[in-house]
Amino acid sequence: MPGLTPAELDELLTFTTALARTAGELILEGSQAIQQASASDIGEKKNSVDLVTEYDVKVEELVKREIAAAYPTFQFIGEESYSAGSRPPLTDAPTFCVDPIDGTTNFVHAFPFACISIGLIDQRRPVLGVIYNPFLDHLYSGVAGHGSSLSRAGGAPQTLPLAPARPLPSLSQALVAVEWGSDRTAPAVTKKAESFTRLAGDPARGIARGRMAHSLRSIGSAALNFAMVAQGGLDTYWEIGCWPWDVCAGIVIAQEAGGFVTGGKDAPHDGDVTEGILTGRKYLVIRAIADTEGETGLEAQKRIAREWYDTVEDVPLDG
Ligand code: LIP
Repeated sequence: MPGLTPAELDELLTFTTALARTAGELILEGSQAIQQASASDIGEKKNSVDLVTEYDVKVEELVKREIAAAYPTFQFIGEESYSAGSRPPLTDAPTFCVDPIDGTTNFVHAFPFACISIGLIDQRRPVLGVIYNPFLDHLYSGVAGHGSSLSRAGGAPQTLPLAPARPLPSLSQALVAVEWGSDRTAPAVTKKAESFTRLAGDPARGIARGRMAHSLRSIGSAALNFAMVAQGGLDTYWEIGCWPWDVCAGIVIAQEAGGFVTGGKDAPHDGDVTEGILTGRKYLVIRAIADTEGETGLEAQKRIAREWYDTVEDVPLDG
């Protein structure tokens, strides 16, 4: 099966962008409703921190319906459909990969960093991504081979990263994003906490293998963490335990902004986001880094990936 052509991807970008904005209106409506709702309107999936609302489901239904009408032969993988038992295997066919509300916890708490994330996979590789945060009216998009951009408050798209790439000598100079995720079992929480301690801690003040990064951030949305690395506001983002729909769109946007995306500690760190990495639930993304004398930007990204995995613990995946 031949892959999508540049003209088809261009048309898909127009469609996906409009769809993300429509979904954004429903997310905003949902936010109003959720702030008036009672605790019993907020559902739990795996545990009490893995939240779902009727709007996660409503937004996914809207998106799924519009996609089926416009692209009836395309496959669809969505967070809520997956939870409801629809788990089609990935094939070579074009496949939308959608998180209707990424950052559901933020959505529930009225912390204005939640978004719709619409990715498109073709030939088992992410090829297009649109991430829209309707609370801030920030729309990120990217198409394989055609760059990525950010449009704020309906303004003209600005190419990503927003400023020329800078060097990154080591993690000690980095602003890094991490997330606790929803697996709160002892092995996961302990290994993440050890990793965060090393990233933040001062090696000269008792933290063995401490990198003393500038600081650690958690936006609470994997998609928006990826977008912020693409933008250049974060140097790295690492998470274990999120899912392809959380990251699919962000992968394209980050890569097209010169970012380096890889999987867990044992993945080949060559920047190729294979099916194994896309579905592996372990992700590390590093922003574009400028070439310096004696080191290309790509070499620097691989060096930072090695430093990262010399620092953090691997974390077991939950079921
Ligand atoms: C969430 C992520 C968040 C991550 C959670 C979860 P949801 O997605 O984006 O960053 O830490 O594990 O996957 O549930 O809000 O769509």
